[in-house]
Amino acid sequence: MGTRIELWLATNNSSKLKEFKKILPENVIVKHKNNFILPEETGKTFVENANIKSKALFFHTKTWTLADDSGLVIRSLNGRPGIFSRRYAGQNATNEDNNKKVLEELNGLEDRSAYFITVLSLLTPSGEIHNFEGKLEGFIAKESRGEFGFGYDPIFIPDGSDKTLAQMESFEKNNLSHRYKAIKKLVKSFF
Ligand code: ITT
Repeated sequence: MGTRIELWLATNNSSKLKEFKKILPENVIVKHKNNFILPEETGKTFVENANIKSKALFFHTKTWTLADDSGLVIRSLNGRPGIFSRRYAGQNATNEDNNKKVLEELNGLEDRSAYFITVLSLLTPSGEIHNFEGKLEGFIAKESRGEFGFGYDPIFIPDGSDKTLAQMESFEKNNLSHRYKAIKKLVKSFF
């Protein structure tokens, strides 16, 4: 176990925040500003967007600061929703709206393979940026199933599983997810 470290997390997504707290080791104390407004994600890639978020919070914290940009990439939809995952079905779209849109677009298409990706952006106290990536391969279910998790979890089945991520208890998802894989790399390098 490494030394105790305080790590600020730049996210407005409470489900992500919970996952980070569960996945990070005990010596990493997660700090979070509830009312911090993240800038618009104007980047063209997950890396650019993750870095936009971490830099915005680092401006205030000036110490270990982490952001996550993530999404679902579906091959037969030319990579959509991709970096547009959060608002895929429109500006005020709910998770259910986004899932419904994906299921409709895949209707009749043979290839349902997809992956989740997380790109982390870590700023060190001296302001160096480090990126870490984690991917989870799988495919899109025929219909939405399960109550756990968030976002596209009810329609995503990891390879080798017969359950969607939303049918898995949090510990199960957090032991195989894209976020878990990216966080493991980060912890190995830094904490
Ligand atoms: P922050 O930017 O505040 O961290 P966000 O929800 O806007 O939160 P992203 O820009 O990274 O985060 O968008 C990611 C979207 O992709 C997210 O809103 C979900 O719809 C989806 N997503 C990401 N990780 C997911 C996961 O583990 N399970 C299901 N859906 C996920």
